[in-house]
Parts: sequence; structure tokens; C-alpha cells
Amino acid sequence: MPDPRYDALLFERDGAVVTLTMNRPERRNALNRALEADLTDALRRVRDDAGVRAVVLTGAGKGFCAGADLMSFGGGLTGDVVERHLVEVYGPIVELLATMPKPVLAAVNGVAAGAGCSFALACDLVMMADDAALMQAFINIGLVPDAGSSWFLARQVGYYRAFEIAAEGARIPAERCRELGLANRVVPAAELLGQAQAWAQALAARPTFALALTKKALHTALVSTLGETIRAEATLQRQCVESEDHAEGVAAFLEKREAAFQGR
Ligand code: LHQ
Repeated sequence: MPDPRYDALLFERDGAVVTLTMNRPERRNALNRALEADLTDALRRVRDDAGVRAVVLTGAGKGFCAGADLMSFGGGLTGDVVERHLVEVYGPIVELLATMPKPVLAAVNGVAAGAGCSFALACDLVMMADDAALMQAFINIGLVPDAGSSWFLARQVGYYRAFEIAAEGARIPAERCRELGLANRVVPAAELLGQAQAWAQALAARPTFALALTKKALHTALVSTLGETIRAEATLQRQCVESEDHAEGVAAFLEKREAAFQGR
């Protein structure tokens, strides 16, 4: 059922899993003010709700997200406006996705282009429909990768391949994305949402607190030395070892039963 709070986003909850569907299908879910605001609000909501333990991000209709809405710019686009928008609007969305204290799974239907591609890459897991594609569309209109795309792309595939992808701006088909390490799984298009939600449900039953700290550990590792990472892991483990889910995991192991993690 549509959430009355949102004009351009569907917010659907099933137990501990929330599915956020960008909902401007006639524009391939291109980002206008309404979608940006809805997405920011919804991501803050799911971040702050401990009952939500996994999130699926997808798009309505034939595309995931076509990036910035090129029609809503009109004539009024200046460098100042764009720079501020990237820092104040797209940046927070990307950081909300990347730092969300629970797994976020992108279910990429159709094309994820420009900032839409950045949003997919900011998620923890990427599942793609077999007819979907990622596209660094920026260069096709004379722009550089933004909304974190340079960061994610260079780390994920290395400089040479990142440059090729960014310079060519072509659609990268799902199977090639999987080969490049830009997607975890490729599934038949008709099964995409069901499989993504099933995966999210399975993740939602895992120890959410430790998953949140696993994200922190891996993000730290990407920008740190081995020594710094070992120290960061120790600090995070100190928190995990005192968590309810750690106690439950150990008890379940010793009692030879399935653990019932509560996410705390
Ligand atoms: C669109 C869009 C779109 C509006 C399809 N806007 N209507 C940049 C600058 C400044 C500030 C901040 O940040 C950025 C960051 C960026 O994201 S730059 C990159 C912007 N995005 C693009 O350049 C992608 C442009 N779109 C495409 O290349 C294609 O439309 C894709 C590959 C996404 C989809 O192709 P198809 O599936 O073949 O669909 P289509 O092209 O036929 O589009 C369907 C409709 O959606 C069409 O409208 P129409 O009225 O003709 O049916 C398009 O005009 C509209 N649409 N993308 N970004």
C-alpha cells in the first residue's frame, strides 16, 4: 500500500524487512526533488527503527534509477547549485546507504544510470535482473562520476577497469557486472524482487548488530593500514562480545540448536 508520506517512493514493510521502491517509472525513476526527499526521509526512518533489520532498494517499472532528472534542471543549473546539491542531497543519501546499521540490498531492475548507479554501488549487496545493467552515464553528458561512484567503482574493480567504465559510459550487462564484482547475483527478471526479499529476510534473521559492525570493519579496512584495521576490529569486537546475539550464538552452539538472534 502506498505510504501517504511519500509522493515518489513506495515504502513496504514485511516483518523485519523494508522494501523501498523508487517510484517515477515514466522517468525511469530519475531523481527529482520529491524522490530525493522521500528517499532521504525513508532511509533515516529505517536506520532509526531497530525493528527493521534489512532493507531492499529497487525501482518501479522498467528501470532502477536513471540518475539526476535532466528535465527538472530547466535553465537554472549553475556550478554552485550542482556542487551544493551533490554535497547536501546526493551525498547524504549515499552515506545513509553505506553506513546503514543493517544490510541494504540493491535489487537492480533495468538500468541503474548516473547517480542511480552510485546508489546501487553504495548498497552492501547487489542483485541484478538478467536484463538489467549498470551505466556510468555521466560522461555521456560531459560530467564526472559523482554521488560516490568514483569511490565505489575504483575500489570495486580497480583503476584501469574503473576508468574504462567511466570513460565509455556504456551499459554494462548484468552478467558482466557479476564477473567484474559489481554484482553479487544475477537472477531471472521475473524473480528479482522475490529473490531479493527472500535474501533480505534471511539476512534480517542474522545478528544485526554484528552485521552493522562488520560494515564498519570492512569500510575501515578499505582506507586503513593492516595495523589500523586490526585495532579497529578489536574495538568493534569488544562491542560484539558484549551483545545479546553473541551470547545467544554461543549458547545455541553449545546446546546444538539453531540460534534465535534478536539483532541486539
Ligand atoms: C529521463 C532520464 C533522466 C529525465 C530517462 N532524466 N528523464 C548530474 C548533473 C547535475 C547534478 C547532479 O548530479 C548529476 C548526476 C547524474 O546522475 S548525471 C546522469 C544523469 N542520467 C543520465 O544521463 C541518464 C539518461 N538516461 C538514459 O541514458 C536512458 O534513459 C536510460 C539508459 C537510463 C534508460 O534507457 P531506456 O530504458 O531506453 O529508456 P528511455 O531512454 O526511453 O527513457 C524512458 C523515459 O524516461 C524517456 O522519456 P519519454 O518521455 O521519451 O518516454 C526519458 O526521457 C526518461 N528519462 N532518463 N535522467
